Amino acid sequence: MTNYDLKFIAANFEIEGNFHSAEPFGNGHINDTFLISMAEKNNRHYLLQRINDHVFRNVPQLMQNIENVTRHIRNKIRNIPGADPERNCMTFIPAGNGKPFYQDDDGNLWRACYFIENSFSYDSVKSPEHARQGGLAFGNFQKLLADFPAKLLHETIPNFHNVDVRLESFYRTIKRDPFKRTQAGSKEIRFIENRADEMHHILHLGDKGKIATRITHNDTKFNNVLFDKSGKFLCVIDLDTVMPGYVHYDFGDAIRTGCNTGSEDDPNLEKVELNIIFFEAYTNGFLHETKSFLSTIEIENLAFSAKLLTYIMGLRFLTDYFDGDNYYKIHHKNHNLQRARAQFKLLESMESQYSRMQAIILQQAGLG
Ligand code: ADP
Ligand code: GN1
Ligand code: MG
Repeated sequence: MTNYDLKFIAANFEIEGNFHSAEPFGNGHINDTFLISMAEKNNRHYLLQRINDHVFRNVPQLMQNIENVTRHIRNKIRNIPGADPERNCMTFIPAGNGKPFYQDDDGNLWRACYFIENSFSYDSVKSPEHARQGGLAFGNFQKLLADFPAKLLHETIPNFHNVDVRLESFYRTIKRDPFKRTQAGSKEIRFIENRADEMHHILHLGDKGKIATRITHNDTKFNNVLFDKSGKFLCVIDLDTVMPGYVHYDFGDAIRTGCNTGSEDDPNLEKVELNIIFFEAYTNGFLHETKSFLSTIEIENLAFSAKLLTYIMGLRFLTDYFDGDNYYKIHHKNHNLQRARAQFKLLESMESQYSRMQAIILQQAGLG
């Protein structure tokens, strides 16, 4: 259970009705999420989230981003026949102090939003159609934000997907080796080193101005999409990292999480492979929404982005393991090492299926 007085915290938001109960909710690695039920029978549920301010250093700016982004999306959705702004977009509730967040006496920062009723989120993909719906969801998200003014966005985590900066932090950490763990991860260190040069590719294209900076979600983990009970996508959630980025960051992370035959932290590496059928279906959905505005060079590098994001996540898990697990929530001592190993196995599977991945992308984009 929780040590927070969630009834008191909920009372600091403009929530309708009387608090009944609260329970921990979801499988996120970063924030603490609670489902709030109200005493009145027909009242909606809410979510209360304690924002991880170790990860997000400037919560006022973070919430300003989210307010601007959700307003932009909501205004567009209003004009789409059949769309429902309360189900297809997140709605945050102001705190009584007029701000979009509330700080409790212990310094914890909280926000509240509508719980989207009868919605489902999945840690793994269930079918090709499920994968395609995920692709439609994140592709549509990118499309809705294609005209969002980038200058309105604060960078909530600077250099979030900058692989060079991630590598620098990795090398600093292994040099310090504060928990004497690098020996246990020596094979994984070599894995990282052997691919470091190749992974610079997207940054290089960006620096040369060959790919566009867009508004990207940057955390397109499959469980950051909500689906309705018929399996259609409803809403993209977890908007903390919406920032300027490359389309590759969103495509790659969704493939990493949605097209893995095993789990993100699978202890049994034999289970971990790239599911090429799901890859094809996700690509179909994503390009359906985005191919009209992506450039050929962006499209030609989508398959690579799946390798890049899998590499970056493995690198981040491994760095956190060496650093004593102070970023991700872990459930046992070697959890971050186990996560890194599963990511590296997935990356090897992508490497062995790479030409097929590339052919699928080109064919689905009509370039093959
Ligand atoms: P984290 O940053 O920790 O991943 P999320 O914002 O993704 O936190 O929330 C955690 C989980 O809570 C999600 O994976 C999803 O299952 C659920 N969730 C989040 N927002 C909503 C919402 N508005 N309606 C219904 N479920 C939600
Ligand atoms: C975190 O918050 P969540 O669980 O959706 C992380 C992502 C990683 C992911 C790995 C802000 O995402 O970057 O890909 O864990 N979010 C942040 O599971 O670091
Ligand atoms: Mg999440």
